[in-house]
Amino acid sequence: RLAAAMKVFSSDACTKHNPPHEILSGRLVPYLESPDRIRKIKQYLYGQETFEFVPVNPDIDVISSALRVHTKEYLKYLETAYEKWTANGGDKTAVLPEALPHFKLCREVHGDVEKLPPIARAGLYCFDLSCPITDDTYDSVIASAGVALSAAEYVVSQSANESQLGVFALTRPPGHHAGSSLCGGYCFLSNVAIAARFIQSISPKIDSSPTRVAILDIDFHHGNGTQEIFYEDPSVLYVSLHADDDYPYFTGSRDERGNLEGEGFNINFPLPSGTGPSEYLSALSLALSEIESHRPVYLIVSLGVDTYCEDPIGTFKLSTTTYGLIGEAIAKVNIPTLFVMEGGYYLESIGQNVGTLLKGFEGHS
Ligand code: OKS
Ligand code: ZN
Repeated sequence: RLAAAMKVFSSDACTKHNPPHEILSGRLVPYLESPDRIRKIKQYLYGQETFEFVPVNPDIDVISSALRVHTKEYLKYLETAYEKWTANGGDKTAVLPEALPHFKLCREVHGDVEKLPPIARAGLYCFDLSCPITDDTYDSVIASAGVALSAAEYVVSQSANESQLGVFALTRPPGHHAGSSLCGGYCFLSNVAIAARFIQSISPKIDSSPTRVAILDIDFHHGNGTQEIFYEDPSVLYVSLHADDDYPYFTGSRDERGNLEGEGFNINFPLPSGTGPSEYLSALSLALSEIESHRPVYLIVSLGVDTYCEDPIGTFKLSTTTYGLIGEAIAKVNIPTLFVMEGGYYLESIGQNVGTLLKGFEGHS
């Protein structure tokens, strides 16, 4: 393969969102999903000749693209929540709900949700308390989706030139826990789903059916949001490798296989806590054969490195070397690939782990 530089799309606005704290295992701790995560990744990639940083395409309409995946009501909520919250006497730090409409509390939410006080309304759109909305959150969330969209556009234009380079979207906040009208697990908008729908909207169609896309989710956690969004859609295959006994706890089992037309197009590989390199690579190879059978035109990788042995919240035992092998294995599928950043919290190695995977994909490792 030619040693051309891999394009890395990023935006400074992705570092703005910076909530002070969260509750982890019952303890109030500094917010783990910090802006330093992408600063560290950038720092590492800058030092390598094999990456070229590219700004977002300002002409892409992020809102219209997000509306292919998320409800209008939810997007408006994200845009206006902080302002309404502070105007109503809420703490200037961030919007955070006190009660969530749990299915044992109420079967449905009655009446006009716009009339609910901001503190009640916040509960409608969260499944946990990991998504505080600060004054800066909306800008970062839109910038993050913009990064994924710009990178997606590049993948499609590049694939017309028959080159096989991968592209990396350095997104933050991450996206794979975000549903069509739900935030949680540090995720607000589904960057990967927005990119997938955008790819389908701009890529040349072979017949009238939508372009086949596969999403491979290698973050330590199950991408419940991505799963929800494509659960009934056979055109987008979702395949996830994740811990079977960890966050978000209530999704990600093997028997979640999709619904209606989408049945069989959602494939979960739950793995035990303590999973090491060889077990992980075996599962990955099964996941990749499922992807090959789908014959996707594009592959999107939800790239999390919280599978690393030192990760503060992950329990897998992958090494930096493993990431190079993961990248190589993904490259063998041999289709245009968009990598989109998800989790990973061990700051000392986050850059090297991401960089090693991408270099493994490019064959430079
Ligand atoms: C509790 C947060 C629990 C962990 C969220 C997991 C985020 C992640 N406040 N998803 O891929 O890395
Ligand atoms: Zn994760």
